[in-house]
Amino acid sequence: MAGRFITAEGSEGAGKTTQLAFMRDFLERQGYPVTLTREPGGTGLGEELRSLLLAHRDDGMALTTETLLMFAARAEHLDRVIRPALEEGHWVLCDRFTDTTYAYQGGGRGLPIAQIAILENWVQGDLRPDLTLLLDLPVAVGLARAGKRGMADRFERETVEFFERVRTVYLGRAGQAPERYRIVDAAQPIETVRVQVESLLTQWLERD
Ligand code: T5A
Repeated sequence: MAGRFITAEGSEGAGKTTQLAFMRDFLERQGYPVTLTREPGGTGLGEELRSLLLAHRDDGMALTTETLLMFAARAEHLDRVIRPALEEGHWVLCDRFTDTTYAYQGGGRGLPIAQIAILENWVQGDLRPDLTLLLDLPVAVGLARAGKRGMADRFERETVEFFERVRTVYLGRAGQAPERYRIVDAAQPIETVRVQVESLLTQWLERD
């Protein structure tokens, strides 16, 4: 069977990393080979770019630079990890992908959507996720979870208004493409979210 490309999206502290680990176990128990990865990152160079992107900088970073570095990491990731894994029949579970660029650089920072779409088409060709789980929760709840981890990265230092715009873009995109997205109420306890995610995955597998 051909591989599938599944992404997890959401604002800070939504529980993507936590739920993707459960999803990997759930799919592997059913015999699917899984590659679990993340953005920005997933390759040696991609992780170096991640460090540059997340580190606080007193001199800031131009929005064009930030966006191009996200897509540079993505190009590397697609070439070295995502496409080869899909070709081998793996189910690729990716913690964030281009929806994050639309939500953060587009919604959060105000980069025109058309510019992101140009990069998306250039870097990805016609590759898009087969399924995207949007872990949705109130901004304050997510920031409180993320805040318990210690030092905030460059994005976590953004304002509540920034993350409200991020959430609005995510929900808008999910509403425009309901065949690709499934929205999960991520404000619930971890175990409740896990059960909901597994139920959505099961329904999605059955329609495959
Ligand atoms: N970025 C990325 C862009 O701006 N553009 C791009 O194109 C891309 C690809 C990456 C940053 O880069 C930006 C967006 C990001 O700011 P990241 O670390 O991948 O950084 O993203 P974060 O959202 O910051 O990751 P988090 O770790 O904060 O969020 P997760 O993965 O959604 O949450 P998780 O699972 O690590 O959980 C966070 C904490 O909450 C607890 C967990 O135990 C953990 O302590 N938790 C819950 N607590 C209560 N109830 C639940 N249901 C819980 N689920 C998890």
